[in-house]
Amino acid sequence: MPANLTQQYKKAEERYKVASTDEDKLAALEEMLREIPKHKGTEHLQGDLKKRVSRLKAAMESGGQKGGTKHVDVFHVPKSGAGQVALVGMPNCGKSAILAALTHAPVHVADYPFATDKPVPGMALYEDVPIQLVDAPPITADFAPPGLVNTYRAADLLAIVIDLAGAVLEQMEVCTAYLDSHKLILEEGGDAHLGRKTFVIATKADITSAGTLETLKELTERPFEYIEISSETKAGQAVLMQRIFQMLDVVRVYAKKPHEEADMKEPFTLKCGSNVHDLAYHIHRELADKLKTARAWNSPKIHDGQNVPREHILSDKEIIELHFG
Ligand SMILES: Nc1nc2c(ncn2[C@@H]2O[C@H](COP(=O)(O)OP(=O)(O)OP(=O)(O)O)[C@@H](O)[C@H]2O)c(=O)[nH]1
Ligand SMILES: [Mg+2]
Repeated sequence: MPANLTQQYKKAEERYKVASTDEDKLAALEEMLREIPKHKGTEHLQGDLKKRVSRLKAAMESGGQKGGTKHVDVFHVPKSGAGQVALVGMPNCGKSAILAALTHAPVHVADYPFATDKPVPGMALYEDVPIQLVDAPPITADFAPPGLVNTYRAADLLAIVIDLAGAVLEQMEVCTAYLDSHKLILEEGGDAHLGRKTFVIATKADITSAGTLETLKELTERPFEYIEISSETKAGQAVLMQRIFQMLDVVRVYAKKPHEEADMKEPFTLKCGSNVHDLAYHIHRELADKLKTARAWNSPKIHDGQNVPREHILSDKEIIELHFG
């Protein structure tokens, strides 16, 4: 019997897939349970969802008990998705609003400064690729939370958030001075252990005055890339996500089992330059050495269905069929 899942159910399922915390996962699962059409054809799925809810609740409770004595580092943000982008900015510049607009993270957007006191991750989607954005407490000329440098050090990309309706030069000065003092900005030929690729999100474009961004670019001597957005009108958000995906330097590939359709729902993401063997290793460490042959589809270099060696470099959106011996 067909399940006839509703739009509401599918939306809740999407939220479940991109949820980065147990709380978000639980909320999405509970919504899936509420929204699932209750009939014979979905009985199995209903049972499955109920099991997942109770397992997650149990895990959260036992984790919570341990948490009573365990030290939790709020500045440590476990990675998930294709890459992690952490926001850097002065109070009230619009960092939390960016997460509110692009993710389901429970961030606090407020019209007063210092509303955010710890990093909060959320999942944004570029096409079918989940990318983690990290909201952060603000920095000022005199103060930044001491642990925050660890959050930034662990990220893949840093985004300096500039409020285009505020004092743009002061914000740029404060942010770059803070990042420089910790050697956090990766310069051309710099130390990739310390520095991170850094770009600028110029936000509140809807309430800026003409020429503000151009002035900022002219007077800032560093070769940052600037992406202009508004969290209010959503202008620039599609470009922002696309550029973040490109800056992360990853490819997405879809795995296919022999005689089955490819799984086009959840791509694997690997660093640019990865090959077929890397993909096999990524999927299953132990299987990688048993990889015999592979075939590729949707590749710019070869015909659909052609055999490829394990050294074949993966391109974005390629479909790879792995044959293990
Ligand atoms: N018009 C407009 N207002 C915005 C935009 N982005 C944020 N705001 C407003 O600016 C204020 C501050 O936004 P937040 O996102 O809370 O700022 P923040 O950088 O997280 O602030 P802290 O947590 O103090 O560091 C709020 O009143 C938002 O509604 C935007 O793109 N356009
Ligand atoms: Mg905030």
